[in-house]
Amino acid sequence: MSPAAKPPFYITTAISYPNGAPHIGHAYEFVAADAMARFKRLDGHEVFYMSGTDEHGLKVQQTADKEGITAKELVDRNSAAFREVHDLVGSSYDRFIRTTDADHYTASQAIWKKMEANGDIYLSKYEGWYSVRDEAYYGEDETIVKDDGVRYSKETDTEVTWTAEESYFFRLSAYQDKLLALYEAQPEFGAPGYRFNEVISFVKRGLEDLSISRTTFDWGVPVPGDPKHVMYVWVDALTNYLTGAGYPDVDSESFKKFWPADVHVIGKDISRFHAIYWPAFLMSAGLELPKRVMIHGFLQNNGVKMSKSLGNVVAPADFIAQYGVDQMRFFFLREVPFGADGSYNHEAIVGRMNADLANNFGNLAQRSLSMVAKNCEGKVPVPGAFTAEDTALLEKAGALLDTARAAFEKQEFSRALEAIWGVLGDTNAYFAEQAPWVLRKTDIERMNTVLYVTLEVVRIVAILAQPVMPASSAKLLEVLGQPEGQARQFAAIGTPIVAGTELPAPAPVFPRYEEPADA
Ligand code: ME8
Repeated sequence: MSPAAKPPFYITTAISYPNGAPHIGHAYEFVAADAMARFKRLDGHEVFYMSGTDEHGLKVQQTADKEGITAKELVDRNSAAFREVHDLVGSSYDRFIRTTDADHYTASQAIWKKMEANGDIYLSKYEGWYSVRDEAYYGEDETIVKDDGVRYSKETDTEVTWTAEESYFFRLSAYQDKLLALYEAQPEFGAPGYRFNEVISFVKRGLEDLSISRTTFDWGVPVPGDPKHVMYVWVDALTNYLTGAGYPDVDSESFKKFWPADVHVIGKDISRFHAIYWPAFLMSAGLELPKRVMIHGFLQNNGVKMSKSLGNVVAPADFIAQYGVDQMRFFFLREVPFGADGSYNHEAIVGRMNADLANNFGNLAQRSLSMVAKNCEGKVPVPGAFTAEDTALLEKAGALLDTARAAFEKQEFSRALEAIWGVLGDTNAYFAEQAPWVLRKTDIERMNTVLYVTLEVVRIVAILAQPVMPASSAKLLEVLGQPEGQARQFAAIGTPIVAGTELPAPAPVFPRYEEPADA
């Protein structure tokens, strides 16, 4: 009997700007997308999970100029730093795309030609307040006229002049109604609703055509047929999602399998690009639209925005060195309802580490496994008949897969973890109430049953915790005698732990956080 094959699953993160260093906000996005990718893999889907770096544009060029290196040298160095953060947080990406990859130039030029052939690209003039120093345009509201009568950029304090340059435009205005129809037909195209609604209101206020090429610098993908223009960085950046699937080879196996993408995971500052420009470009090019744009919030350090000037930008490596990688992953996904803004501070992290991980999970596993090691010859005990309490608990644990699936389907990670930890709470209460250490002296068969039920719940929770805490869950499954492979897939949840399974010596998995002695 072979169950119907599950549909392939394509998930992406935003591609990071490598003109700065990766921060904890980047790590957060990678962890969320990775948990989603791992969940789908464990649930039997073929997954393609992509992340990468967004390497073109004026800002990168300017940073490189300042450092006295070429743009390519800068992005080579900094892209590697982003990839290292993926590795550091245990992110299991299938491709790390760089917009300087050769196949991405091909894809970007191909989508451009499609949009052009559809009559949506035209040549006109781009006008605005231009700073020669910054080689950048500013909106009127980003400038100020000072006492000397000269207009300056507020951000950089450089003089700006009204300038017009030749630019290609995308007929975004023609897509207003089509976008509104899309949002109507697919109310989950953007999520969560409160963030998606902001996008919808923006579109309702009216869309103007979009300038999509630049002639004042050349660090970008050349416009096909007019190479003095380079593409506006967002045209090339968004196209990365297509490149990853194999575009422009729309007949390729990978494109047929993975396009349209199932979820683009992005932060709230770039929702308009993903929920307005991107579907408009794809409609123009005659391509299918991604199924969902999941917009997450921003992380703040102790309620304060992270910024270089405040000196509170936390490097992912420092965070992980202090608390541990799975602890970090668990903390962010459990603490912050995905979509909302989140804040982190030392006390909150230590609270979750000690209460949720060390006590509720680690301690329960360690106590039950130690009793089995000592009293059951290190083998999963043979249970006697189940009581109503046993059955109720096993049923609750067995129902977690469906709850977790429903929550992950909407990237509601905290909801899934809350439900799982709820059952762990029940199991701790059960363990205390049944008191197998007392039964050891009075009723061995009942002790065996209680230990069996407890191990079974711990097994189910360890399987379900893998997407969020891959390394710790693997250690736990190891001491539960569950080898890598089938036994750790979600499909194994329905097959109870086998009495008689030999268990290795138990080892604690979730250490308590202890403050350094001199702190
Ligand atoms: O926006 N908390 O790149 P980026 C949580 N290259 N997430 C945050 C955050 C914070 N404090 N700060 C940033 C770009 N992010 C573009 C994307 S996609 C085709 C091009 C998120 O390096 C941000 O919202 O500035 C985005 O999703 C991601 O980190 C990369 O940001």
